[in-house]
Amino acid sequence: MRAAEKTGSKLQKLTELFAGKAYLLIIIQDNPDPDCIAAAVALRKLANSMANLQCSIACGGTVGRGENRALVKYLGLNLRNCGEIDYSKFDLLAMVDTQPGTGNNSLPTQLLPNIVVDHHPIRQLTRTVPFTDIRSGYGSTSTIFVEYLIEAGITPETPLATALLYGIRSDTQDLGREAARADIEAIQFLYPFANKRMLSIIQRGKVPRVYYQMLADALGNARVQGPAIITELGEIDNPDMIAEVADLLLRDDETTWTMCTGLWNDKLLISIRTSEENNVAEHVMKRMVFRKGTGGGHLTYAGGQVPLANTTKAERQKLERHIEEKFLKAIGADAATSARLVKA
Ligand SMILES: [Mn+2]
Repeated sequence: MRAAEKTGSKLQKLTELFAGKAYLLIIIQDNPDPDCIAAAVALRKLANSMANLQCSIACGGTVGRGENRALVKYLGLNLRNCGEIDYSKFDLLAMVDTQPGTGNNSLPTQLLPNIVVDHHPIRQLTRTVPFTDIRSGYGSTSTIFVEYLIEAGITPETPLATALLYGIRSDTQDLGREAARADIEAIQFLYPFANKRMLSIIQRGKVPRVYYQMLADALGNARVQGPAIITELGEIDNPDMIAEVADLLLRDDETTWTMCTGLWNDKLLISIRTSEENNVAEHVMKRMVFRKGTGGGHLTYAGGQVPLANTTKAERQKLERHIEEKFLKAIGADAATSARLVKA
């Protein structure tokens, strides 16, 4: 089916699902990235415009990265905490840019959403959801929503257009990472409606002073092993940082794999990145967290989380070593010698 036809029939189903409903809850990633935030706001717009639904957007964590905080502020978004939600108050539950059981969202496990729209590979549990639109060939979930908006004849207002444009650009690293034709077309559609000055301000979002200490620790702890750089941030209050550091380290011109970990909320969070095309980051991550936690992602980037509640420090360190060994083995770098990235 052509993308436009698929979008048309999906939008039709969505309209049927919305009929007669009043309250929609949109669950996003615990530590939402710009794509996730923009997709949620776009779904809210669709539900408002097409069916007059009242919407709440909820997550289980925080918005940490400077750029993401700037985006939320610009959108005037009031994100609710999953822990404080009375789920019985809502007629419909939706998930965007994440799926049930992935470990990166806080939907209570006994609940199944009615709607899942995502660009990560489909998961088993998602197949039981009444409405799904999973397009793993797309660079972003925002792109799927741009197609819905166009199909529904809704012109996005400036903040929404700006958020969607930023969501696509950040997930695809300015269309350089896993971008599809649909992502390019979505950007071209959004461009005239977006606030270009605001985009620039968001990208240069303010950071708290502690950011620089974190960066210094990240570099100080970084070790080079074969084609990989590995580092750890220890206890963090901003989970977005592990992805940011993993991205930063991949810019090293001799490195094709990076891994960064951090401890947050009784979990070990892991980000990996690669510039290799023949080894899928998502598969590497799944091997790393096998029987220990959950993980998922894309061709060139992936994330995972391992629960740490009731573990001793020694157990934690053992687990971290285990995950690192799995990573090095999966990418074929376990035999290489290890050296510091920068002088202590
Ligand atoms: Mn995404």
